[in-house]
This record gives sequence, C-alpha cells and structure tokens, in this order.
Amino acid sequence: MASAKLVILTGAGISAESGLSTFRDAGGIWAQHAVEDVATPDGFARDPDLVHWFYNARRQAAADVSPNAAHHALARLEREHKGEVVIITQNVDALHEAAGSALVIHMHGALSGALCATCDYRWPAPLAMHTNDPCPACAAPTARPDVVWFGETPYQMEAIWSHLEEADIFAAIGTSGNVYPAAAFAQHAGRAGAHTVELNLEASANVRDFAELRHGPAGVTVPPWVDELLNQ
Ligand code: BV8
Repeated sequence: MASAKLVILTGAGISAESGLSTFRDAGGIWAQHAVEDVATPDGFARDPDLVHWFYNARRQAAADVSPNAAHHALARLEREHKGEVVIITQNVDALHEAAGSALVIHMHGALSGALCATCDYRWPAPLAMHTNDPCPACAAPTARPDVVWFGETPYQMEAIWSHLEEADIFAAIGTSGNVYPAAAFAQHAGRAGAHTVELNLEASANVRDFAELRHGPAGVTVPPWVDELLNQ
C-alpha cells in the first residue's frame, strides 16, 4: 500500500504527553468545568467572562507546550509517505502544525482563532480575549473564540466525509469516541472499505468500529506504527 490514502483523526490524548489536559480522563478539563458552562453557545451567552477565562487559560497552556513523539511521527509520515496523508483533529491546539504537519483540518476550530458572532469575520486571536472585545471588521462587541461548541456544526464536514470515503487506512489517535460526528468516522470509513486502526491509551467508546487495536501511550504506539507504514 505504498500510495495508500491515510486519514488520521486525533483527539486530546495525542496532546496529553505534551502536557495538555484531556477532557474526560480523571482530572481532565471537564472535571473542573461543566461542558454546558464553557463549551456551549448558551454557556457563553450566560457567562462570557467565564468562557473567555477558560479559553484564555487553555490558549496560554497551549502556548507553553511542544509537540511530542506522536506529533513528530505523523509529520514524518506526511513528508515521507507517497500517498495522501490527511489529519483531522478535534484538538484546538497547534501541536500538529508545530511538528511540521501541513494538511491539518481543525474540525472543532482552534485556540489561535477569533470569530465575530455578529459578522462572522475571523482573525488571529490575541493570547487573552475579553467580554465585549470589538470585532476588527464591524466593531460589534461580540468577539468569541473560533472553536466549535456543542450544538454547533463542526468545520469542513463535506471535505471530511469525502476524505473518509476515499481512505485506504483510517486511524484514530487519542480520542475517547464520545463526541459526534467524529465518533462516527471510523464506522463511516470502514463501511467505505478502509482498514481502521485505533491507537489509544485504552479501548474507546467506539472500539467496536476498529479492525485493529494498538493500545498504549501515543508516544509509544504511533512512531512504530508510522515506521511500519513507511517500510511497507
Ligand atoms: C454537532 C470545543 C450537528 C473546543 C468540543 C446524542 C447522540 C449523538 C450526538 C449527540 C447527542 N446529543 C448531542 C449530540 C451532538 C454532540 C455530541 O456529540 N455530544 C456528545 C457529548 C454526546 N456533538 C455536537 O454538538 C457537535 N456538533 O453534532 O452538530 C452536526 C453533525 C454532523 C454534521 C454537521 C452538523 C459539536 C461537537 C464539538 C464540541 N466541542 N470542544 C474545545 O473546547 O476544545 S468537544 C471536546 O471533546 C473537544 O473538542 C475534544 O476534542 C472532543 C473529544 O474529546 P477527546 O479529544 O476524545 O478527548 P477525551 O478527553 O474525551 O479523550 C481522550 C482520550 O485519549 C481518552 O480515550 C484517553 O484514554 C486517551 N489518552 C489519554 N492519554 C493518552 C491517550 N491516548 C494516547 N496517549 C496518551 N498519552
């Protein structure tokens, strides 16, 4: 499969070894803040100060960490593999790009982005955002983090469904399989003929959708998996 199309979904677990907290592990982000309060449009409308504080803290944390061996292995895979390598990440950090990956789809948005809730203008987010920050384009006091909250439509879904249908190999790395539509990607790719691989610390909620399981820390499982793909 020297020119196989590889489609790789990543979640918070691939960034864990870089020091960024996951969501649902013990002591994870959601242990400290209810999803409804910090990752929904209603939560933002109810308490924008709390939501800005939450994302400012994550933007700062993400600025202080570096890619780990798993991120670097995926960047090497994109450089050296003859076929297309597409990373679809649920993560809002920039660790894939920092490791050198170029084709990265941020389906849940990015901490580095700001969005105007009034006119949809997008611009690079400052390290800290505050309630009523004015939009640079329309001046409305409605700047928000450019991330996809629960109840909002993930980005680039048309392109994502096409990538999944064209994949020869679909891998999910460091995701618990709890959040849709990402949690349905393995089944979608598998039904279209892809070989499906789960590389996760432990069995995910959608482990049954995968033909191959490689459990363990991403820094331990991903580099040898990439070596095998490149030596095929
Ligand atoms: C949508 C914001 C319509 C950014 C996030 C009932 C049934 C089905 C679906 C729904 C339902 N009710 C509501 C829904 C829809 C809802 C949903 O899925 N709810 C769930 C909770 C039931 N989804 C939505 O609202 C989405 N929008 O559906 O729109 C639509 C659908 C299709 C097409 C068009 C429109 C929007 C979802 C996006 C929500 N935004 N975050 C941010 O703040 O970051 S979700 C949040 O969870 C993050 O984005 C995160 O990326 C995502 C998934 O979490 P994981 O990445 O998996 O992280 P987690 O902590 O859960 O797991 C980490 C894993 O890593 C663990 O398994 C752990 O074992 C492993 N691990 C840990 N350490 C390591 C490791 N693995 C390897 N190495 C290690 N070292």
